[in-house]
Amino acid sequence: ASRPLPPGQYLETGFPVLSAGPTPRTPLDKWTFTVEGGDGAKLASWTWNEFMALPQTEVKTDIHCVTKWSKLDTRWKGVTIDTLLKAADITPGDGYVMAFCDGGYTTNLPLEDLTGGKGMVAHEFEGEPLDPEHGGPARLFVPHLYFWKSAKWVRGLRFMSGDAPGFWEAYGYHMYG
Ligand SMILES: Nc1nc2c(c(=O)[nH]1)N[C@H]1C(S)=C(S)[C@@H](COP(=O)(O)O)O[C@H]1N2
Ligand SMILES: [Mo]
Repeated sequence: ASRPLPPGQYLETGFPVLSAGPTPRTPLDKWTFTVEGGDGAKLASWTWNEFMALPQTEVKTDIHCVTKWSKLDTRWKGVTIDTLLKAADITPGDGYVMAFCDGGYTTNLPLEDLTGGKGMVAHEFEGEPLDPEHGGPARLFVPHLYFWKSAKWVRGLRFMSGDAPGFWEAYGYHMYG
């Protein structure tokens, strides 16, 4: 693909790894994805097999990192947040969620940036299982926001009563991204 990049971004043909810590390696039989209410109560939880049995969505899209690289036409497969909320019988409201991950990373997002087809929990990249370095077995994928919002090794979403900073946001990254 060849088309203009956003101002200040350069085209990256490799796939840089940007992790704040070591790569966690949770075995699939210990993996779950959980949606929690603001009080920490479990609203829904899926094992790996249950998660993989949910309706799957494929997207092809560009990604942009705040450290200035962009990749064009990347292919991802996973379960959209719409699908997860529907399967859990949760009606999406406005409000904010905190994504939490193996390794302790967190990032905050308005729920409406994850719904309407805008966010997914992705487990395949370019037709292959997602590499651990890139967040495998599964990562949040929110391509219309900067890539730090695409939490690697994501294990769940927690509804919050208001906005609150995640990991990079607490170090001064913009709350919205
Ligand atoms: N769990 C976790 N997710 C994370 C990060 C991290 O350090 N830990 N870094 C974020 C940042 S700043 C970026 S740019 C992207 C990098 O994803 P990549 O390593 O697949 O390129 O992951 C985001 N998700
Ligand atoms: Mo980043």
